[in-house]
Amino acid sequence: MVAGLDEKLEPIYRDVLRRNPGETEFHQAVHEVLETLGPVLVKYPEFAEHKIIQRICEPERQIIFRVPWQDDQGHTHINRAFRVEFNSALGPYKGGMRFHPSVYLGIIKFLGFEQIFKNALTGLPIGGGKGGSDFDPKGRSDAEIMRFCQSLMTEMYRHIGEYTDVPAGDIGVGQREIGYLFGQYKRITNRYESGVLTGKGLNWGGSRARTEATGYGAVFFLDEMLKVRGDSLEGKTGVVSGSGNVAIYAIEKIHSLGGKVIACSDSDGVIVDKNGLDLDLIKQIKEVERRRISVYADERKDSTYLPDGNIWTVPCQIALPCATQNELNGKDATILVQQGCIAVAEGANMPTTPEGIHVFQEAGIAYGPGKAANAGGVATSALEMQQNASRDSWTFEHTEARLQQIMVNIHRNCYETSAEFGQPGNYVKGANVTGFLKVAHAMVALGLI
Ligand code: NDP
Ligand code: 2IT
Repeated sequence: MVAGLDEKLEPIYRDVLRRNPGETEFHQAVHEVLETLGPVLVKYPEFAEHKIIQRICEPERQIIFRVPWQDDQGHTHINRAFRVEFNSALGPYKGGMRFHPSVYLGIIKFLGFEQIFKNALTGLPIGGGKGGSDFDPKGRSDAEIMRFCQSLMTEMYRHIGEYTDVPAGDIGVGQREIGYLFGQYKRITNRYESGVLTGKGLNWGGSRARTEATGYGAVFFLDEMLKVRGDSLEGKTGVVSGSGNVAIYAIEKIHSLGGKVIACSDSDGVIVDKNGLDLDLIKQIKEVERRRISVYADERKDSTYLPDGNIWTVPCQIALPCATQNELNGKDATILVQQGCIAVAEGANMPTTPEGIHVFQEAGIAYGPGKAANAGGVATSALEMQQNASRDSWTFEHTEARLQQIMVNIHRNCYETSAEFGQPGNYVKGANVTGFLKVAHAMVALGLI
């Protein structure tokens, strides 16, 4: 017996374990979704008949390839890259590329699987996919990053396209990498196909507010959860893990809505600044100089740097994990709740372990899972695709307003679904079921493919 699963779903999950050995993050992501689908299968028996769940757990296509490149000293390196094209029932495969040494097939599959439901929640026409490489960009020169991106695209170009599969950024991949990838795609195909990648620069087809979108969106979602409870961000103290793209713009939006973020981190340590983080300084260190967050403490003498510190032990009312998967466990969740945390919104993908989620749910605090809370990034990517398709370019205000409306809708849909299935405010259930239903109905309509 697998804990938490209905009798009909258990054999399906066992099959996923058997067919995907060793891919623990993928198993975790599938289990979390299947756990919430029991009542859905009762209400819609046709999904079992069409084997929708078995089909949704099997990627439509998985591409694994070699990426050879030379460093600045002329030494040759071989990396492995992936593109998992998971589900295209709602639109072209869509999802980011992650460059991090921890990347292997199980990580890309968990991310691709989550992306299916997240993208469905946006209400925009995008399917789910994800890619990446075990390449470690830390300490690499611009020239090395460029050669790596060019080599990767020399294989990937044949699998992607504006109507097929549209990659974007994720950990270790931002506007610089998207530029090198786009340049090589354009060169090989001899096509200025803007819609093939998102997260582009503003003067070569990018969308305003895409850089800010994931972090801003997570805070809009958090704000909606607080509104349901008659509360707001005004005067709240927060902590945000990570100090990359998502973390930086989550901090920015919390500050603009009247909250104060007092801690952030990177994989080496934690910065605590009781006065509230100086975001201009963080942007300078991280976006311009690409240095470690410890540098912050050299510049702001009132702040403290905790090497190897645990950010979740810093007392706060709101917490946003914005770094990576499984960065917040059951113990961390218990500490957060005991120290007065009332709301958690996930900027990262699957940052809270199942034990951590359980602690938040038992405590009854507001908990917004990544699939819903961080969907603003990919939603704005879909808005970038819209602008590219019509050769248009919207203002920041217009794009941000669209983003905010999308996050308000996602929140409302998840809340209503959670209530419909008897657990109002359980956003895990709300997000999984809402996303699943959209994809499942489309799969039935499209026939056995
Ligand atoms: P960045 O590369 O810009 O930043 C990542 C941050 O997380 C860095 O501070 C990094 O620290 C830290 N981090 C990454 N891996 C680890 C690890 N294994 N252990 C500890 N810290 C780690 O990435 P993003 O901000 O784009 O992505 C952050 C999260 O948000 C990811 O989970 C991603 O999947 C998710 N996400 C991103 C979206 C986007 O639009 N970019 C959209 C939706 C979700 P260090 O520099 O030390 O590695
Ligand atoms: O996890 C994610 O949603 C992303 N990394 C963004 C994907 C995208 O296509 O913009």
